[in-house]
Amino acid sequence: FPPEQTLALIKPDTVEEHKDEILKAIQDAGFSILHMMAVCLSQADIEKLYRKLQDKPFFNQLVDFMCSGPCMALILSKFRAVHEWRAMMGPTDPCQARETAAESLRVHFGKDILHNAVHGSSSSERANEEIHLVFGDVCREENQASLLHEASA
Ligand code: DAT
Repeated sequence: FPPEQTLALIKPDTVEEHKDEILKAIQDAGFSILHMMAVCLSQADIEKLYRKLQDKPFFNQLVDFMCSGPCMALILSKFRAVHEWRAMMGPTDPCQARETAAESLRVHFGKDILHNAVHGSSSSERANEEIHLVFGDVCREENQASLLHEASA
């Protein structure tokens, strides 16, 4: 079965305290981490990431929160990675999810519906767009670096 890729973000308020536990959970679940970096996403990038929600009353709050510090961004690879990562994250609202018995990263590390610890792409198409949005420049720099390396070799 061919592996699929998805974008995962550990949100700014969760990175410092819980990054290591979340990374361990990701590895224990059998994902390969293809790329990982701490990144302060710009307001413009966050607005693109969440463009579907731009008419929601919480949109500005969401953008401010996601810009409030560095996120840890990861490209995860696994068979059905999009679905598998969202299943691991759990429902959007950790408080509501806590009323059921199901364990998830958001139940475990989330504070409320806005501060819900982690992000995951909603489809394979969105995953490609979001990976390009967050890692596009980095991957381009890496490609250029390897081209320069080849040219000088
Ligand atoms: P998900 O992140 O589970 O894909 P989404 O795309 O509907 O959910 O929302 C994106 C983020 O927006 C979500 O992770 C947290 C925030 N959010 C969603 N609904 C909210 C609400 N009612 N109040 C505050 N923040 C909300």
